[in-house]
Amino acid sequence: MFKAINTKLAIAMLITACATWASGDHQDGHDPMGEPAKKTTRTVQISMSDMMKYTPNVIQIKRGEAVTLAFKNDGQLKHEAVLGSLPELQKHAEMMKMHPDMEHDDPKSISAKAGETAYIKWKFTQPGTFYVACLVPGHFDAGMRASIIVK
Ligand SMILES: [Cu+2]
Repeated sequence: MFKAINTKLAIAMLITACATWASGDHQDGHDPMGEPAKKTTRTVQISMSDMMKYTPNVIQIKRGEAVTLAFKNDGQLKHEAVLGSLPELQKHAEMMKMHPDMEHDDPKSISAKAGETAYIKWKFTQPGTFYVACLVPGHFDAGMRASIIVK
């Protein structure tokens, strides 16, 4: 009985935390990374592998550039790609351990099964170093992340 209540509470907390995360850090809705893009001028191909790697693992983008990030799953396992800051992604990866089946449905994340390619179209309006990480439980801890350098 006590355990059941705890589980419910944990899930409620998780949903709140994930919703907060998805809407970005800023109360005014301004996203420090930029904004979703409809049209893009460049496509970057990124391979995801069961070695818990993205290739390439450093992506350079010009400030103001709208790019299509094409994530191809070259492994056998399911993989994800979620954009964010490192602390944001770390926090979210911890939450995913509690609720591994949670699906992400927002412009900053995709998931792809073996052989599939999934796309994030994003306009990077702010300079800085951002990250893309796989939040399938265990993958982030195994080092499945790449950096995105905007300047
Ligand atoms: Cu993965």
